[in-house]
Amino acid sequence: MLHARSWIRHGLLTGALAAAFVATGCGRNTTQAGGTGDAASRVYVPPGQYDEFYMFASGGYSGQVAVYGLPSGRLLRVIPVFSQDPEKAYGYSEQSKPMLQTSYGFIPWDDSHHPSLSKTDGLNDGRWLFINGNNTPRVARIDLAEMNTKEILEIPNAAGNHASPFVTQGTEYVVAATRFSVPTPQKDVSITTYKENFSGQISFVAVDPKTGRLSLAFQIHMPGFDYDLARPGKGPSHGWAFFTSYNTEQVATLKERNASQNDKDFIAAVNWKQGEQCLAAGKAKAWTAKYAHNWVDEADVAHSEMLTGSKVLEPADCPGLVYFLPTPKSPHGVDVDPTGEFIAAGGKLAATVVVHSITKVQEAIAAKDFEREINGIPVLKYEAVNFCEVKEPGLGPLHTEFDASGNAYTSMFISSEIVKWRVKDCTVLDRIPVYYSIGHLMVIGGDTRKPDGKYVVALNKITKDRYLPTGPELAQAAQLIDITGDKMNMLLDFPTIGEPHYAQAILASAIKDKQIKTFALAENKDPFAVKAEKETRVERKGNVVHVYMTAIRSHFVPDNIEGIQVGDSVYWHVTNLEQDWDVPHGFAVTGANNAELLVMPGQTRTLAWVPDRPGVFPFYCTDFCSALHQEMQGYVRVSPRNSGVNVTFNTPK
Ligand code: K7E
Ligand code: CUA
Repeated sequence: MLHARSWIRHGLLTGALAAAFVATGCGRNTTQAGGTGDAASRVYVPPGQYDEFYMFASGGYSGQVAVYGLPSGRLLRVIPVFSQDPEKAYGYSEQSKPMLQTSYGFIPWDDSHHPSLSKTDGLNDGRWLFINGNNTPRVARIDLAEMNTKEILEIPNAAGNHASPFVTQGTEYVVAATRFSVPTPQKDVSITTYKENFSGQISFVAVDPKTGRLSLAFQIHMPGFDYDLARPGKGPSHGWAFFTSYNTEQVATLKERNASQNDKDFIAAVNWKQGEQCLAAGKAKAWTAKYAHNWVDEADVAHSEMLTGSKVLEPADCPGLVYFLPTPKSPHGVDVDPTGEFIAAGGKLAATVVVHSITKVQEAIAAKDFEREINGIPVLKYEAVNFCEVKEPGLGPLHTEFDASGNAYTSMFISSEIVKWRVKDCTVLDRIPVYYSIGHLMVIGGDTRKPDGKYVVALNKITKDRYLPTGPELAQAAQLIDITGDKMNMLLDFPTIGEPHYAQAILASAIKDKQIKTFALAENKDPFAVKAEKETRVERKGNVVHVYMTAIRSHFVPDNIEGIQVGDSVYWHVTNLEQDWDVPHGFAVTGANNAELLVMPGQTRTLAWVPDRPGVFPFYCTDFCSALHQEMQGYVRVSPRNSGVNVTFNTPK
């Protein structure tokens, strides 16, 4: 009842419909299970209206990024990044296959965790979104005007690219640190020699300020710990980046016990401006390295090149580059507050959130207040750098984000809750249960200098009983929580694709008006494009056949092709001649052991097909594009090898 009434109050339900609603008492009681009375109206976006925010969530083991509207939680798009996507032919079309090249060859999958929006002066600027590939270490750049992946850079000398790709205040760099220490560079050694032979690596990937183009600037050779999460500084901590570490015990077996011995592990505080100076002074060593760099050119065609060599700094050769801040106990997330002064770490096994201060860190460095050194890296004294501790906030603190009013929100994995606390005195103010086992959380703009701070989104690992059951595999879930008042209010559950480790969100008004609607046909530079039906043709070169084809509502040209032979490599180059928004055409042919093509207006995509039997096979448009979509179809005749059938095709007279 409550929510029906509030819809009426907000003018969203009127007249007879409202009367019926109230009279029948239809509608769920949203006061149960954490919801508040007016929750429905707070998340309701009427038909035809837009959400206020875009949220970009990682897909975890799906390898992709999903775009949601907030506050509705509606799924708007899946952006393919590290995994092949047959729906969009990403990683299947000839133009996109090079995006998934690596030094290990073509890899159709990865595990993506941390979307990171590009920033100018510590604020989201709406240009790009970066995300990590965890398993085969890579960083990707997505263009937010097109919502497509434009570039992927492999990270050499790394294993498990988890502390990645967090963006510095001005998008000078995205950082990338190795979660699993390995022999670096790789070599064949016994695993029992972990302490002697294994090490970590922190990478700084430079971002070209105009084009966004990624390049590996330098790497830092680190002790053989596991580097988990990262966050660059801002304001007074600009020029620094912070990396949590665990397994300072340096064990390789039964880590769940053996890597949980030390009372304190470390945050590695890296002064990357110092790194730039050491690099300029020639202090980096040249390591051999081989890594792929993949990008989409202005013809919308992907390329892959193999790069070699890496500049590696040893902390001992570059004093002032790295300091260790002792931090209890196997810390997971590290997060920097909007002022840039405070660095909060979730002590995963410590039931405490600790807050370090960059001012105190700098004073301790000036006073050389060190307790010891590890591989030339000074370990600062805990008391010297710590600002305060949030005592017993909950169990399993992982990640923290901030609002604009000096408050922090920390996810508690074990006690399944979000705890709100005040940064200036580490006092707990509020807590709210989440369902269940929260990993990251996200305040809109919560890692910027000026958080929007309207909502916090819980990104949960387990949903159990929250939705209709769907067999053994259940959707993971996000929950939208209102943080505008003193008390947090649960508003909405919504399922997500894959495992949403982390998400970032931006005001829709920052990017919605620059969305590309079509590709300009006149500017289509694809080498296999045809821009008019009269240019369409079929060309045989030995066993290779190129079909230059157009698609427009509602026909392909040509639509009948003969003279193809069993075992030919047939390349279907389909150009969509449309110049209207939201009129893609699809292309599929019987027996293609590939995907469909989905071709945007003005774009050219190519499908490779090797027919394995004689016959006459249909091809058709897969995207319902018009009333005559069913008629958007043709035939290709396949003859036996070395048959005398000539290549013929029809074009409009
Ligand atoms: Cu905490 Cu991969 Cu950021 Cu998941 S990580 S939770
Ligand atoms: Cu084109 Cu359906």
